[in-house]
Amino acid sequence: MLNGLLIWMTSPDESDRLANSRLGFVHNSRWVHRTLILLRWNLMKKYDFRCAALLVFVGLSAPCFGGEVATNDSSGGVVHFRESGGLVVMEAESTHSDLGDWVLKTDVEDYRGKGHIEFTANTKNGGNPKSPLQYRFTIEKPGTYQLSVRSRKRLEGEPGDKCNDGYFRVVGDFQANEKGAGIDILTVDTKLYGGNADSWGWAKMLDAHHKKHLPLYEFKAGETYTLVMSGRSIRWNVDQIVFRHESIDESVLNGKELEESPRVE
Ligand SMILES: [Ca+2]
Repeated sequence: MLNGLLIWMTSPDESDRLANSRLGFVHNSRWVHRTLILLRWNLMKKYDFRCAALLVFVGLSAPCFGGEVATNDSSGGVVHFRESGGLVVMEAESTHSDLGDWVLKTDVEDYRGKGHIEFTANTKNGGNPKSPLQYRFTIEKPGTYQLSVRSRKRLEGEPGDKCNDGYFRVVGDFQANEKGAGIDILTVDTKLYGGNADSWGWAKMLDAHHKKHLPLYEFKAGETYTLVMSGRSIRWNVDQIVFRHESIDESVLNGKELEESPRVE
């Protein structure tokens, strides 16, 4: 059907070239000029009709290509976590989204859960967002939460500021905190960077408009949110994703017992 549509759309160009060739062959004939004007009028009507048809086609197709977060996983659902004790702890590998350019690995020691994922596209300096992964969670304890991502940059000899970031955004009913990034930054794909080269570290700072911003979110009780993580720089590894309530000390991140949050059945 798509091929047919493409052929249908491109055919006026061929008719146009034919009309132009006729114009050059008998350009002194008034009768031919009138004929060509009629021909061009007919082509314009066809164009208008085809443009209208194209708009309908694009409109019907839009939900397939963009808009809000779609359940683009093949298993029929997004993994859904429940905040507990002021923490939302999600293993990076705990997603039903198509991994795309992310690869599941277990070669970096001390990973948590069943492994970690490494981004394999773009370059050491980054690139456009690719292979979005979804993580859904519901908040019970309202308040300010900070995002931290357990990560590692596999440099392979590159400088320490390479291979160290991904894109993050959150979908849902929340507000920004005055001490952190604005809502315009938190709701679109924004670079979050960090991590150690030789061991697991934490990425916990956003970079937008050439400034650093804390990833702080004012979440509401009973609301469900979706985090979307997309690949940015090659060889960035992600092990665990954590939202921490302001009442929880940051030292909890490196505790041995930081286990994954319970799931909503
Ligand atoms: Ca993990």
